[in-house]
Amino acid sequence: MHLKLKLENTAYTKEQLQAKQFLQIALAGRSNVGKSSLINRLAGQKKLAKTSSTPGKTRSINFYLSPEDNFYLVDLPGYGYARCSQQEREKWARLIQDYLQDNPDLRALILLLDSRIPPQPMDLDLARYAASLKVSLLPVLTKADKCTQKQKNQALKRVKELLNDTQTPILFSARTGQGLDNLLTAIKTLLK
Ligand SMILES: Nc1nc2c(ncn2[C@@H]2O[C@H](COP(=O)(O)OP(=O)(O)OP(=O)(O)O)[C@@H](O)[C@H]2O)c(=O)[nH]1
Ligand SMILES: [Mg+2]
Repeated sequence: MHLKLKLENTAYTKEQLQAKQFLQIALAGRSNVGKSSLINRLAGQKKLAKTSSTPGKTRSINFYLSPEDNFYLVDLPGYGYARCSQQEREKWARLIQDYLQDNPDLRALILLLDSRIPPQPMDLDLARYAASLKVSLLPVLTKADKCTQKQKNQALKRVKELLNDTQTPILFSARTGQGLDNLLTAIKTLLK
């Protein structure tokens, strides 16, 4: 099962954020956590979203339209990339905030967390911010193929403890496709 997705537009500034006619589900997480790879796996296309082993690849907000399910999957720029300037980091943080606030079409935020690393302060800040905006949060633990079963169990437990009010986290691997069907089902449920 895949999701038909088509890149519709890209925003680098608040002014470029246009009103949309469909609901939106956004993907957020630290730089390099695997947001763009997850989009490619969902779409069953290798090069729809640009990925890179160098953090900081996605610098704009990218709107992918699902013409069959009438919604947008929105790829947000990764945060917490240490090697770019403070000014640039602040610019992205502001752009993410501008996008999230006052967005009545935003149905949910999928928060990607590396399954090998405990959630970082910026992840928790974003989770709290989403909660304050009453936006549902779906945690997805990425790069599950790099973990042992013990690490996966630990990651699930940690996330459940830290983000208590949220949905059950999904273990996901863009490399193997683990968790793909669970994620697709969760997205369809969020859109209902
Ligand atoms: N082993 C493994 N590697 C992954 C997985 N998902 C992503 N990667 C790798 O992690 C790196 C970063 O992936 P991206 O999808 O570009 O990450 P991103 O979150 O979009 O990063 P930014 O655009 O910088 O915010 C790439 O080298 C990917 O190949 C996964 O499930 N398993
Ligand atoms: Mg990216």
